[in-house]
Amino acid sequence: MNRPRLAIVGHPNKGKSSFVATFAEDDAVAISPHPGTTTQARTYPMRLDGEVLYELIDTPGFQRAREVLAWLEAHDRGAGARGAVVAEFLTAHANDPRFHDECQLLTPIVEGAGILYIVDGSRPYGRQYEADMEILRWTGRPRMALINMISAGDHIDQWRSALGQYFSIVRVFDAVRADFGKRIELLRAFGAIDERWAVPLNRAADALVADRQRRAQRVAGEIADLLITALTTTVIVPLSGRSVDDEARAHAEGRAKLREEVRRREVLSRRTVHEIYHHTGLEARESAAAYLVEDVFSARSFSVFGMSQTQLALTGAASGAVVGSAVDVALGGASLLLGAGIGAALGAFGTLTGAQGLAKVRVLGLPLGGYELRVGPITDPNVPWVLLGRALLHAKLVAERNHSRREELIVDAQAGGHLADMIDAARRRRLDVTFRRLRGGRELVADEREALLAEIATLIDAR
Ligand SMILES: Nc1nc2c(ncn2[C@@H]2O[C@H](COP(=O)(O)OP(=O)(O)OP(=O)(O)O)[C@@H](O)[C@H]2O)c(=O)[nH]1
Ligand SMILES: [Mg+2]
Repeated sequence: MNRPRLAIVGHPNKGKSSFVATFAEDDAVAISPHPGTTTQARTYPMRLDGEVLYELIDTPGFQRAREVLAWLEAHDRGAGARGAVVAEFLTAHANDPRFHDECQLLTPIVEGAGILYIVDGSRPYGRQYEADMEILRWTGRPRMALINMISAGDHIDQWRSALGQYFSIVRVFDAVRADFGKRIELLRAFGAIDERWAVPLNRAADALVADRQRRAQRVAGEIADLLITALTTTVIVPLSGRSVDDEARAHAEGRAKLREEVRRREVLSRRTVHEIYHHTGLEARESAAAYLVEDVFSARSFSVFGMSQTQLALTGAASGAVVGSAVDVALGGASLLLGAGIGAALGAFGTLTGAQGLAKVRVLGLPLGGYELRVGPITDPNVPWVLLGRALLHAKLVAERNHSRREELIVDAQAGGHLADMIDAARRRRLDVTFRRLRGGRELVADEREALLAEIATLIDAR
């Protein structure tokens, strides 16, 4: 099997585990600002559709490189035997706690893994790294050096000259901030480490690019379903009597319940998006700081993600006009101007009055006596825009997020543009027609859902 297998090695705290998390898309890899976080070598496979594309081995950092090198030099039998001497070092020190970390990191290399040596290019080069690099040269395994940038300093040129003495390929790569394109580019570059890996790694890169597109499609489907359910949901609350107070109480309860349903659905939808992008640990961190995540129904959420009253009125007027024109067509064009005028007026009026209340409310009589209140579907014309804006931004943040990031995901509009600015008038009208249809209690046929999904997919690409 030519499955590419790379050991990620270096000094402690240089971003080895961060690199592994990003390239294996695994947010369970332990990462911390404290040196010595990784204590055991561990293999992380990058899986796609059940197939392992490549494997990365996270390892502890070098602790006693000079002593190891001194041992190797003392047992040197010439260049041809150096790989064997490294293997002998491992056998001789398998149970020696002083060399635990070196044994962990060298074992996968001796067993055939390629080497990725990581340094921090924001810190100056120092001679203490030479023992690491010399040991890696002794293994005789194919290798490449990566300059990671952990903080603000820039010592790249110095590092390049030093690393160039030991590695034929040296690349700069930010394990935490690199985008998907850079990741794919580097994956293809790994093909140069071992010629047997060029083909499988290029294939892996192609597969990941194709999968990225599929993920965006799945996200579009998820957002479409979120909108469809949110706009068609109704809730029932008991009505104890028919007094004004009874109704007001039930009304408030129903509205709260409806809001809760929509929130719950949004949380579910976000979870699905996390799963699509392999961010399985993200949810807990998000809900642990739920107060940081704006509520879908908060005033701020509406002002940030929703459409302005003018935009709503204009959209309402425009899609009303579409209805008006349809009437015109039915009437053979006889009332052309009149039809469009009435339609537009109704559309704008409907939008503005709709903005006054959240949802439709109906009192239902029960067969055995008594009443209940049905609240929903949501009539507020801004709710679908707010949901859509939030969902698009959330999806963008998740898609861009490397698996080495450990801070909270905060869905804040500061991180992306206003939805209204990226939707042109025609698209806004088409979406508005769909939203109205849903609000009106009409189910979407399969073609309409597909059309909604396609509109959302275009917006995801535009973000
Ligand atoms: N900004 C930034 N921070 C990084 C980058 N790579 C690593 N870090 C941070 O550096 C610290 C160490 O990262 P780890 O990935 O745990 O380093 P390690 O080499 O695995 O460390 P040990 O397991 O202790 O040897 C963490 O706080 C990371 O968040 C990077 O590319 N950019
Ligand atoms: Mg680590």
